[in-house]
Amino acid sequence: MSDYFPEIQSPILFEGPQSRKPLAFKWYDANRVIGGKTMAEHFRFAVSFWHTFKGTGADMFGPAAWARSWNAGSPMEIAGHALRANFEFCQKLGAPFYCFHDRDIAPEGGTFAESCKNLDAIVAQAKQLQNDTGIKLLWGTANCFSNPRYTHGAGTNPDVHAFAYAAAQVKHAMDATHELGGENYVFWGGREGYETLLNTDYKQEQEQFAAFLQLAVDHKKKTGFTGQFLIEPKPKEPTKHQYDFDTATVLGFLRAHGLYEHFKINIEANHATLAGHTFEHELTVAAAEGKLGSIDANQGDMLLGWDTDQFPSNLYSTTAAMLAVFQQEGGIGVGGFNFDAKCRRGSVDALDLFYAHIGGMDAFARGLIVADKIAADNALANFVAERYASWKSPLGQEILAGKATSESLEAWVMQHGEPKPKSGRQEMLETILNDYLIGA
Ligand code: XLS
Ligand code: NI
Ligand code: NI
Repeated sequence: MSDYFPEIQSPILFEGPQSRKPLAFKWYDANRVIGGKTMAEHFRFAVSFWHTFKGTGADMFGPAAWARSWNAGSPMEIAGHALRANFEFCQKLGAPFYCFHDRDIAPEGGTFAESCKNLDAIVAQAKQLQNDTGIKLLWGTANCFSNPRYTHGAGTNPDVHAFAYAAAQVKHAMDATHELGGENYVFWGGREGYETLLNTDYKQEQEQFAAFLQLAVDHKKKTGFTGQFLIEPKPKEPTKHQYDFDTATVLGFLRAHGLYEHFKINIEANHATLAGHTFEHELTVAAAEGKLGSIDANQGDMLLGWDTDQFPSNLYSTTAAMLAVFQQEGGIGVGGFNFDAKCRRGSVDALDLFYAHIGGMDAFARGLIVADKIAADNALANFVAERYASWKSPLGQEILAGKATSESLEAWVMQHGEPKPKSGRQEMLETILNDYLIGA
């Protein structure tokens, strides 16, 4: 194994909560069984290639700030180094999966054909490294937002030429994902939206986007790719308004265009908060329809209004998230928890990538442990069941079975009068959650 991380000479180990060693897991114990599944199975943690190996610490006010040993040589040599660094990192960290965009793992060429050739060469190397290490591909995707040709969108571009280019790129990225045994394929509509309605035909763009997704559905069928298709909602950034605003909007769009059965949702914590929701809200909406496909694990900053993509550290949020994941039969399924997260500009060392991932894995492991205790004790579920108990009465059953009428309810209310006020007990429940968090 190559040595891009010489400071880490052995895999990161689980040492337990008593350990004070920063380069050790305190809570994430891959083999620990919780609710019939190992922690490794609950999470299926993935490293995101773009942040971890292409991130430079650059921001709107300053250029690249990080020196990385893998950034050496020609663009294709750098791609080879970065790829090997990825597998070394995943192995040393104990992350079983990685995720990529086509343009992260291989450089874009001067022509479309050259870009395809670059990608194919890197995919061959990745296949070998997957075999050597046992690290697998959680998902692949196409970057249809960075190149200036996508300034006005990819599938929603007013120019059909750009649409065709994006469709061709998606086809090739899907084939690469298929070749690598990727378990999912993600669509994030980075520029599928608008800057101003003054130049936008909204209805036309919706139809284009449906056609764009349908092409991928058809290609999937044709090639026998069995990976799960995921759409990743985000309300804005880079565009002012993105069409895949949030989970409910995406599910409605899919239904309206006959695409519902083909897609699940990839939920990112920071995108949820940008949409004015909590992370657990988005997870709950998806899980309610069995559509929770995968998670981009990160967190935003309460004081900043953009996608800061920070590593998750908020235990309250990871616990609430795991309670929501439990709502779906089988949990995350063939999805996983991908750290779509980056270190802050000031965290300049490659070693910071380890601290960041270890912290994120521990934060979710702890959330899982607490959520499991809450669930095992029915600490919240009993209250919720009791709150809706009246729906089990003859009246409730009649309404749910569609047998009640407006007249029958009018007659019932005439007879029974006012409902009695009942407390929702919010503060009591919040305290119960805190007690479990502190006690765990
Ligand atoms: C950007 C998105 C992106 C997707 C993959 O905000 O989170 O990284 O996860 O294209
Ligand atoms: Ni993401
Ligand atoms: Ni994001």
